[in-house]
This record gives sequence, structure tokens and C-alpha cells, in this order.
Amino acid sequence: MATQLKNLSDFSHTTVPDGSPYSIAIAVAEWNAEVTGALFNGALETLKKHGVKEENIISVAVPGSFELTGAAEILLNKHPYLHAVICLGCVIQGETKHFDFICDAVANGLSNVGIKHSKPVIFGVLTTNDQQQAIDRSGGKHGNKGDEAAITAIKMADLAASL
Ligand code: DLZ
Repeated sequence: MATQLKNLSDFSHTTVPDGSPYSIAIAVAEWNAEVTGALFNGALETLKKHGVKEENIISVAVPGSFELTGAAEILLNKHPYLHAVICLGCVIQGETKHFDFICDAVANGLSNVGIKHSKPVIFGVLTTNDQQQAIDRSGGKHGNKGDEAAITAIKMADLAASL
């Protein structure tokens, strides 16, 4: 039974549900591998820290962020027991319009896959102006967005289970 929120203080930014009932996939892009590898390590450690069992975590690599949508779709079709898919990538602004096309495609694509399957598909893709901004967000001075993506996946899997 879903709980009722009565006021804003009922919403916790710090409490992470127990992840032990959940099966979660991680898809990670190989482009900018130094950054995406750090996002992946952060996500994996955070899932385990919050109780997700190692045997309930699937991880796959895809060539670039553009391929994350296809990977999420395939994972949810082939493994319908999954509770969430975390998608990790890093797209760095270049001199051409490639950046805009990839960012738009992956944001819309992941959103559509999540809606189609009624499952959380988490957007853990850094979209930065330069390499330093990406480093700062993958274990640097602005934390690790892989950790945040993992927490979001557990929270959303738990929400779906509670509704
Ligand atoms: C082609 C390309 C470029 C220019 N930049 C990036 C990037 O910064 N980050 C990323 O994840 N992928 C990039 N790619 C590759 C595309 O995501 C995709 O793999 C190819 O266009 C093939 O579909």
C-alpha cells in the first residue's frame, strides 16, 4: 500500500530504501571510458552498499551513449524480472552538432523505454562542455553521478513496488 505524503518533510533526501529485493541492470557507454568507468564503479558500489545482491546485478557495455536506448530496451525485453535499468554515459561538447543529436536522442530514448515498460530507466549520462566538468562529476569535486543514478534506481524500484 502506498503511503500518503502529508507535508514536504515526509520526503527524505537522505533515506535510501533497502535494495535487497531488487534486480538492477547497468548499461555503460565505452566512449570517454575514463569517465564512464568511474560512473560505473560508483553505481556498482552504491547498489551493493544499499543491499542489492551481486547476483541480481547485470552489467553490459555499449559503444557510445547513443546505444544506451537500444541496450535498455533489449535488457528489459530479455530480462522482464528487472526492476530498473541504470544507463551511464558521457557526452562532451565538440565543434559539431553531434553533441545535441546524441543528447536529445538518448534523453528521449531512455524516457520512452521507461514509459513503454513501466520501469525506471535512469538517465546517468553526463552532458558537459569539457573533459574537466566530466571528471568533476565522476568522482571529483561535484561527486559521482553514478552513485546518484544508483540511488535513484533503488528509490524508483521501491516506489514501483509500493504502488
Ligand atoms: C560519435 C560520438 C561522438 C562524436 N561523441 C560521443 C561522446 O562524446 N560520447 C558518447 O558516449 N558517444 C559519442 N559518440 C558515439 C555515439 O554515441 C554512437 O556510439 C555513434 O554515433 C554510433 O551510433
